[in-house]
Amino acid sequence: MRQRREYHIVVLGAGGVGKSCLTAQFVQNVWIESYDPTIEDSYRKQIEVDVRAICLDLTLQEQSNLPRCGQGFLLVFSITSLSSLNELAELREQIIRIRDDENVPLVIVGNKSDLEEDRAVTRARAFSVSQHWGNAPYYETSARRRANVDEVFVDLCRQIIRKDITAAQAGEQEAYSRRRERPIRHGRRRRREKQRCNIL
Ligand SMILES: Nc1nc2c(ncn2[C@@H]2O[C@H](COP(=O)(O)OP(=O)(O)OP(=O)(O)O)[C@@H](O)[C@H]2O)c(=O)[nH]1
Ligand SMILES: [Mg+2]
Repeated sequence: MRQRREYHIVVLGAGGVGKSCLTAQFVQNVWIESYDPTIEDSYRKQIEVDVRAICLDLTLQEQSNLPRCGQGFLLVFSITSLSSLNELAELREQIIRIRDDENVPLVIVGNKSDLEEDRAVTRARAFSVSQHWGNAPYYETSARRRANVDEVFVDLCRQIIRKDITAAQAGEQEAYSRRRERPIRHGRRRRREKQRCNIL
């Protein structure tokens, strides 16, 4: 049986941008109309990404309480609120500081794309932010219409998988180099051979 890898994803962004709705659509295929501010919430979902079996651990959290764990981050804003996009800059900096990694897997999500008439953040502006942030992927989603919801989570999983593979390869390379550097000690083998007991 194939082993399921477990990845921890953290969904962050200003209050009311739709983090809970996006996550509920992804995990349970349900649309939540009412607004119930989240203190902390978590979900689990098993998915397949490029024939890899993955168990996702999803955390929704107040941003004042940034987690130290989390292999990938969804940074969510609402396309109807410029301030919600601006708030992501500080969050991203905190994540990079905490994880001590400029290339931490993340996806920028402009939610509420169904509210085009109320748009306050142009696509061009959001793209320019994503370019400044090391070409982080940018998606526009609608939790209400379930548009692009799976895509953002899958993109983040792919980034985490890529990082996982690179880290595993680096580990193997290091172990290989260490084995090569280790001197061959003939003496010890000879000594062990001497200790061997022969029943005649
Ligand atoms: N039109 C529209 N409304 C949305 C969408 N996503 C969320 N909403 C609405 O926005 C409100 C807030 O959504 P939540 O998902 O609770 O927001 P949140 O980011 O979890 O908020 P906090 O838990 O306070 O941080 C709710 O009334 C939702 O129905 C969307 O894609 N389109
Ligand atoms: Mg919430």
